[in-house]
Amino acid sequence: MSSRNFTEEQLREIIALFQVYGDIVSVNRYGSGHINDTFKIDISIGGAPVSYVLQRINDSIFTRPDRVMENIARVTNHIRGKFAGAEDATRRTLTVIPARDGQPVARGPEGGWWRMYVFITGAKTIDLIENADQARKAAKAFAGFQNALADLPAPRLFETIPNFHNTLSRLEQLDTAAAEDKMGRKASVAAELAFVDAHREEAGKIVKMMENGEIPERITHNDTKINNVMLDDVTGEGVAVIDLDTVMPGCALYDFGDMVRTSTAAAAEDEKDLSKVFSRKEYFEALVKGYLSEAKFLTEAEKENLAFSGRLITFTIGIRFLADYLAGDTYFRTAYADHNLVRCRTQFKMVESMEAQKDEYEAIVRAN
Ligand code: ADP
Ligand code: GN1
Ligand code: MG
Repeated sequence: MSSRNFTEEQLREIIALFQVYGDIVSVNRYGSGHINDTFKIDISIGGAPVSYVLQRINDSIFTRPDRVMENIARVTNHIRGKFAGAEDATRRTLTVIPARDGQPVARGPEGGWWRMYVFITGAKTIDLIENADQARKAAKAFAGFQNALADLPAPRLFETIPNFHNTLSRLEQLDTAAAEDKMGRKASVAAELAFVDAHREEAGKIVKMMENGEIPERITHNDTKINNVMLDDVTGEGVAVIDLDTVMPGCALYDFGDMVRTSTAAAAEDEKDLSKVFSRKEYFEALVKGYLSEAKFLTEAEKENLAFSGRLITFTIGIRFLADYLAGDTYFRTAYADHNLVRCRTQFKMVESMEAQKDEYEAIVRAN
């Protein structure tokens, strides 16, 4: 999907739906997420600058924005409770700014669902990791997030996207997209489809272990890419885990796996020169150390599959990019015609790189 355009006038109308007051200084598109439309709003309240994040929830993906926001309210309130009294408690999680009618989302004049958050300051997100220490700090923050939610009171959170990381259902979606071949692109991805076929056998391993109860269900983030954690400007520590739309019952391994996918990669998710794309062992080691420093709750079965989870989630996201390419780029935001195919190729190259280092990665997990 290509980016939607909104005029400043439209955005001002939408901002007016929320409980924010003062003079709007600027409104700019922000961040590089693939799903929502995100804007940074700078406001002056009697000369004092305040910033907010305005987001249009992608409601073709999140079909129940009310449920997404209910999950987010429960999760952020719980996390806020864990930081009560801390000097920087206010920036440790997202803070929802309600609409003027008190609801957590507002319907824009163009028909979309919008929400607003306080803009977290003194910290930033990065799209491509710069050093292994960032990997350690990000992993510690995501593990801390899982840890903080381990005692979230019942009821179970809503599944905002059912079967989100179910590799077998992702394979089915790919098979359907290939069979339909709506865009006539199938012939051009024969090599990628052959790669998928060569990996089908191990694709169901974690799904089956979850079904058998060998791996427990936990509350997980489900989208632990490096630009979903805010790192402190001074210390580099993970301050807040953001992008909470997919926080739901899941598997800790998928969270760790997505860290491996995004935080060990030597190049961007859409790097075209595949010789630059590989998984870095030192970064993997840093992730393992950071993650295990907080994730004391892991069972042996989970720990044994940490290295595998990196390969599995990277493969799964590759399948999703490929399926979207075949189906006509309706899901992920794209900037050019074969963007999803380029992304699929980097993912499969990352899988190959992790496979080549499988024994070393397994040894790192055992040593930590
Ligand atoms: P998407 O689902 O599209 O990835 P995100 O919620 O991750 O949307 O937001 C996109 C980007 O906007 C993030 O990577 C981050 O840089 C920035 N961002 C989102 N929320 C905040 C916030 N509360 N404070 C500061 N920056 C934020
Ligand atoms: C999307 O929203 P964003 O850009 O953080 C996607 C993730 C993928 C990721 C690939 C809700 O994440 O599942 O892993 O792109 N989010 C959703 O970069 O599908
Ligand atoms: Mg994001």
